[in-house]
Amino acid sequence: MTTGEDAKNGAGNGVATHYHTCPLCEACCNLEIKTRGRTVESVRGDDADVFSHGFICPKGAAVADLDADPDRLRTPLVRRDGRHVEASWDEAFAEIERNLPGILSEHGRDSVAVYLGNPSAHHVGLGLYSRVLLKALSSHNIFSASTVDQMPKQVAAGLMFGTSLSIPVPDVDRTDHLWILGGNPLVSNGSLMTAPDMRGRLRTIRERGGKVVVFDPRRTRTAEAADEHHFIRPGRDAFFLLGVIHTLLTEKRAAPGRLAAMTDGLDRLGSLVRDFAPEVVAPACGIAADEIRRLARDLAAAPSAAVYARIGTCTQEFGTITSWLVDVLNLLTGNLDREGGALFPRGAAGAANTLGAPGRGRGLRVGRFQSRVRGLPEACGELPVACLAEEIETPGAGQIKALITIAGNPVLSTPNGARLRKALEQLEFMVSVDIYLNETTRHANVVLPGTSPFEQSHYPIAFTQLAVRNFARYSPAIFDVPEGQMPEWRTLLRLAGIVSGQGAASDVDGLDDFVFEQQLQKALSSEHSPIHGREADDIRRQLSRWTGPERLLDLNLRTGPYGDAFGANPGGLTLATVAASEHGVDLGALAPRLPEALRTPTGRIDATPELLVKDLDRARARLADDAAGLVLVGRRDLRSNNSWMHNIPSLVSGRPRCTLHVHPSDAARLGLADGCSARVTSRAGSVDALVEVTDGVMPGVVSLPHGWGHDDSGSRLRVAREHAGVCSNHLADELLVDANSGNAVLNGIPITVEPVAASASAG
Ligand SMILES: Nc1nc2c(c(=O)[nH]1)N[C@H]1C(S)=C(S)[C@@H](COP(=O)(O)OP(=O)(O)OC[C@H]3O[C@@H](n4cnc5c(=O)[nH]c(N)nc54)[C@H](O)[C@@H]3O)O[C@H]1N2
Ligand SMILES: Nc1nc2c(c(=O)[nH]1)N[C@H]1C(S)=C(S)[C@@H](COP(=O)(O)OP(=O)(O)OC[C@H]3O[C@@H](n4cnc5c(=O)[nH]c(N)nc54)[C@H](O)[C@@H]3O)O[C@H]1N2
Ligand code: SF4
Ligand SMILES: [Mo]
Repeated sequence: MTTGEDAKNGAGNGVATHYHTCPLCEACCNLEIKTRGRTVESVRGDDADVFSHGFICPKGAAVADLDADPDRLRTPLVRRDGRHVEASWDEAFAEIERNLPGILSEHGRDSVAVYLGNPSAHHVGLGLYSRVLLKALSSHNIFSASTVDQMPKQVAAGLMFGTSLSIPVPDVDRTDHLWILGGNPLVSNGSLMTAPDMRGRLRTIRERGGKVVVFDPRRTRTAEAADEHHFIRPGRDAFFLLGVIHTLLTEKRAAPGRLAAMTDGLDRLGSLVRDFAPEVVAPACGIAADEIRRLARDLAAAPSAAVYARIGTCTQEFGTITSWLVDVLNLLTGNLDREGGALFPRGAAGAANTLGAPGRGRGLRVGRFQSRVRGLPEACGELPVACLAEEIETPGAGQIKALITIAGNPVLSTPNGARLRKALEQLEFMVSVDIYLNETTRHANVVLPGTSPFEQSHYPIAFTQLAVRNFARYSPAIFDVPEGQMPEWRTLLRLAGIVSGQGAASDVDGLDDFVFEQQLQKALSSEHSPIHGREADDIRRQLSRWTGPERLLDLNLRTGPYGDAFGANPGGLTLATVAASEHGVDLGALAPRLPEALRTPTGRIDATPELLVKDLDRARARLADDAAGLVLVGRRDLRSNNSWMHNIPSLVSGRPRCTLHVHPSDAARLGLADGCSARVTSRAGSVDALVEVTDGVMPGVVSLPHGWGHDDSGSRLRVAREHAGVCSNHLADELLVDANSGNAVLNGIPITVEPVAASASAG
């Protein structure tokens, strides 16, 4: 921790300079933070950072406002007589102890569910220790934001390459040709592609004579910065990709190169795509047959090319098929695992595709168990969050009676939030680990507050496995955890103690030692670990300066692909050496990793996973029977972050952003004008939204951003409530999911739109 005067700038004015990875989005920009005492004086980009080179977005600077937000919780809350009152930690844990163990013993492990939200991937303590809680609980009812996000990609990648984070990342800094489907990285700052400053990176592609092509039902900022933009019908990317593959195969343009020898199923592809000729798929995807052929030829002819697809292609009816076909395309064009194409990053810590035997593994199995009510398959150890409400509502053995939410706001972020909100009221008990009393946590019996991002250390374990360049960066906490607050990893360990029957007063340090010992023993006994067979005491001694997340992180780094292996690989990484590089450690450009990175049971790439091949039948049926009505898609805004940064004044100022984008031709037909109110109705519900007429959306498609709808009087979000907006997830239908991943369909939702009479909308 840096404290006191800043030796580096010699200012002698009590100002200290710190560096910290921004915890808000996947870009992982390094922030330069000036503090005086406990006050943050400024936040800017760290120009010297080896990875983000000074880039930040408006949200990065607003982390200081988050730190200072008076609504941010700093004390546990316990609900008494319907009101949340401040309580001590001991009181809060005692309340949990009075309730959870009884529910578990009466109704069994599955009666307690957990929902893990997105920020749990953005905080190292939450990430590492939520796993400990899940293990201690061992409930089947585990849900997360992954099934309203990237689960289709994880399933497809797992089936093809063997682990759910073996996701090929576009080599944006070297590619000649980049396709972007369903992603808007100039606004979202990228996802499943950790790459700060995508605007600069796209510009560089074009400056060196390369080409950027965007497929999106909206003309996004990314589309505007590209060479070509094609409107594509929501939920119909799979058809387009099938048409492209059809073209490559029939025109004999496929050239998988060296990967052909390590891939199964290539010879099946021709028959699989037979029904999907460009002429056949064109009406469904909205891109003309000639264009499909021309695009396929351009892609095949490019010296190097990468096809990248993100959330618009996941949160839709054919999410897993689409995610699979994207990498089939990378494979067929010879661009998978080669420079300028799409490659597998080599994560320095904790990457599953760096552990165990190189080139072979257990692979990914899905559907090991099913959800109780709807029978939807498990994926990656969790069930689709689209099932959460029904699992709470429906009586019977295995019914969810209690819920723990960790850094999540599913009432606003998951489909049919209105139904979920009602279901939460039916729970016998609910605990939330969160930093706000919001639309979800207000239903909790006990709310356990996290700390400010600046009061915790960070290492982006997941995102260093998805970065366009290999890097490592550790950020120490800038401020001590204030008196009366608790690091979140300790909170999670106490919860783990309670659900495992050790009581509210369990020895947290003892539990932490236990967690560490388990990981240590695993590393010592694994034949492929660089510390296999070493003396446990030798390793323990070398780790003795750390506890908590740091100790686990150090173990992971040192036994990882760049690690010092506790002395066996002198000069290798340790947490201490990474921590000493406050501007990050550059580990080089992405490099080919196949077959070493594979963890499939066969040791080969599966180009045609059976599960996905079968699912093509569903696509075939849709092709024959596609309705042409209006559909809803979402969108992101640079100053939003899902549902939870709307309490920061600088991020909600200006014109309302929660507006319904409608194409002029649709507006004319429906009798809608700019600034009027429109009622949007789906099977799930109805909202009244402010209309913005724009040709930035394609005809037949309307767009409403998610994460708004802050009108709940039970929350403690004073700023957000003044900018409430409406919740697009009241329209998202919890019954619509992608078959194999169970991922919610949040794009391409059938809806109707009608004007709201002025008098009716005034109220
Ligand atoms: N319609 C539609 N819905 C969507 C999407 C979409 O595109 N369209 N996108 C989906 C995606 S990609 C995602 S990832 C999900 C997100 O779904 P969620 O993760 O459920 O929702 P968030 O809005 O990210 O809420 C994050 C929560 O974490 C809390 N939090 C923030 N920092 C911390 C911390 O340090 N500690 C703790 N304990 N809590 C913290 C916040 O207060 C908030 O309650 O939403 C999904 N929902
Ligand atoms: N500013 C900001 N940044 C964020 C977030 C945020 O809320 N705000 N959230 C963060 C999170 S959790 C995530 S997961 C990432 C997501 O990062 P991105 O995947 O880049 O997300 P979006 O910006 O929503 O871009 C999705 C695009 O898909 C388009 N689309 C919708 N349906 C379809 C379809 O069927 N096919 C195709 N081809 N396109 C479609 C939409 O119009 C939209 O432009 O962003 C992260 N960064
Ligand atoms: S782009 Fe993402 S990581 Fe970078 S400053 Fe903005 S919110 Fe933070
Ligand atoms: Mo996300």
